[in-house]
Formats: sequence, C-alpha cells, structure tokens
Amino acid sequence: MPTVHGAERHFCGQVPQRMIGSFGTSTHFTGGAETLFNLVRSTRLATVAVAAISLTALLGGCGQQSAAGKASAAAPAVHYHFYMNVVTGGMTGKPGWPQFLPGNFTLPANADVTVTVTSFDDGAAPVPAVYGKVSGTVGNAETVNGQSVSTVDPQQVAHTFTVSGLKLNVPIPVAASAQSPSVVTFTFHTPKAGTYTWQCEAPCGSGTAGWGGPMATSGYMTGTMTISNN
Ligand SMILES: [Cu+2]
Repeated sequence: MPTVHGAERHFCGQVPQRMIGSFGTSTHFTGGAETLFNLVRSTRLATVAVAAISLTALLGGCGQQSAAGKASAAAPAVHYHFYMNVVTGGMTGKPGWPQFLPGNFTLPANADVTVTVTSFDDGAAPVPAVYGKVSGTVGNAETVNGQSVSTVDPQQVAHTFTVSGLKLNVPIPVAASAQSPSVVTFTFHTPKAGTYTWQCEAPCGSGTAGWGGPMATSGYMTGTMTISNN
C-alpha cells in the first residue's frame, strides 16, 4: 500500500534532482562572518525549498497519466542533496573548536537524501573501531573522495556524523591537508518527522578526553537534525 509520503515524492516526473541547503563550492571556504551568514541563510532557504516542493505536489496533481504513461511511472523519486562543511577552529577564529556547518538543520521526512560533507580538518581524533564503520546509509557505504568504502581506519578518523537514534554512523577521515579537504558523500533515507540529535563520536574537543568544548556544544560537534513534513 503506497503511503502518502511515497506518493508525494514522485511529483509526476518533474525534475528529479532538487538541491536544498546548497552552500556552493565548499572547496573555497573562506570563513568569516559573511560566510557564516550565508550558511544560515541557506539553511532557511532549504526549508523554503522543501515547502515549495510539497506545494507543487499538492497543486500540480498527477494529471496526464496516460500521456506521460510509462515515463511517469518510471520517474525517480525526488532526491535531495544536502551539503555540510567541517571547518577547523583556525578557520573560524575559534582555535580548538572545529565545527560542522550547518550544525542544526532541517531535512524532509521519508526522503532519500544524499549528504556531502567537505572536511578541512587534517587532524585525527581516533575512534573506537565501531565508529570507523559506516552504518545506516544506503549500502552501509560512503564515498571518500569519490571512492566507495564501508570503513575508515579508526586511527585516521577526524570526525563522525553519528545519529545513534537512527543507527547512522558516517566516519570522516582526516583531510590530506587544510587545502585538500576530505569529501565524504552518503545517502540515507530520512525517518518520520521529529528531532534527532547528532553527535561527532571522535573526541576532537578539549579536555583530557577530548569530549569538552565543541563536542558538548550544539552547532559545533553535536546538533539537532530536524525532520519535517513540509
Ligand atoms: Cu568532531
């Protein structure tokens, strides 16, 4: 039995690729207040984009079934793409405070979302082996600089994007250098609407165990992933 959400995702064969939360070419991240402002603004735009898509589905209906016929039936579901950066404290002027940008964000419910994380951090924060394993993504895999992998050497992990409530774990390896970021891409199916806490499980913060500072501060190495129906 098709669900309401399943039906809404097809949009009658319209553009299958929607870009939300697109933060542009992250390899040229410059840091500073202006960039941070743009990121916040983009997050807001992402929410608007999701709302617009739902409205299109609502208003557009699914007419012309016979004309579209087979093409309509075969049209891929709307596929979202979400972009995050991991920047170092040196880049934001807050040494010792690496940060996911954005750290608090909204994604559509019950959707396939491809996430690209571009990490500029060239420092390792070794993790227990379990956090070197990719889980909860399509195929339990991620790509690292274009290459599909199911694990990352725990000693070479810089950060993880982990949502324990969803059994989602995405290790992010150290960047070759600050000028040559690690680009990690994964696809996951978002759950029903709600709020989910994500946490970096690599002790990249302050204090003797590395779990202080950014690791314990929302918007840095932990945050809220809001899953929304519109
Ligand atoms: Cu981290």
